[in-house]
Amino acid sequence: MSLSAKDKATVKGFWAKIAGKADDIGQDALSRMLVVYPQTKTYFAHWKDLSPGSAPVRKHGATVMGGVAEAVSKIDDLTSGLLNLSELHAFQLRVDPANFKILSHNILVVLATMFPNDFTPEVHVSMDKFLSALALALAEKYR
Ligand code: HNI
Repeated sequence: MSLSAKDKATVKGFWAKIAGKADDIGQDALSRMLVVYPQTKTYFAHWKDLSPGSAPVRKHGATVMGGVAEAVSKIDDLTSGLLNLSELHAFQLRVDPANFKILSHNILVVLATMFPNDFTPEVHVSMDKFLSALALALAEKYR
């Protein structure tokens, strides 16, 4: 599966609309991930507070969305564009790549709730494909 020119244009267009809310999207997606899929909490055991909307969750939500923004800007070559981030998650953080899909799902849920009018089926499918490609690129360095 690869992103068509239309998918890329749809993702860029939607991102341009929502980028100003990236921090809110990130903190809500991360909050939901930690509540709904509590197995993901193991990676953040060093944080003081993992509850929804806590300071570390808000901070890291913004960080993750910074990574998503970078991916939008490198949408034509995600694999090489995200090599450093992949290396970090594979070798230092040792995050099971199955979790990338879990976070992607939570990002989609938040996009649907925050932007019910703009998140059309057409945007949904292109964002889903984009986040899948992003997860694959992040998993590149694992083996
Ligand atoms: Ni992830 C750090 C981006 C998914 C666990 N992560 C980062 C950083 C970015 C980032 C950017 C900061 C890098 C740096 O310090 O240079 N992470 C992303 C993106 C996704 C993602 C774009 C997928 C959309 N990360 C995940 C998932 C988990 C995860 C699914 C675990 C469930 N990431 C981490 C952890 C850190 C991290 C842990 C270090 C955070 C800390 O506070 O120590």
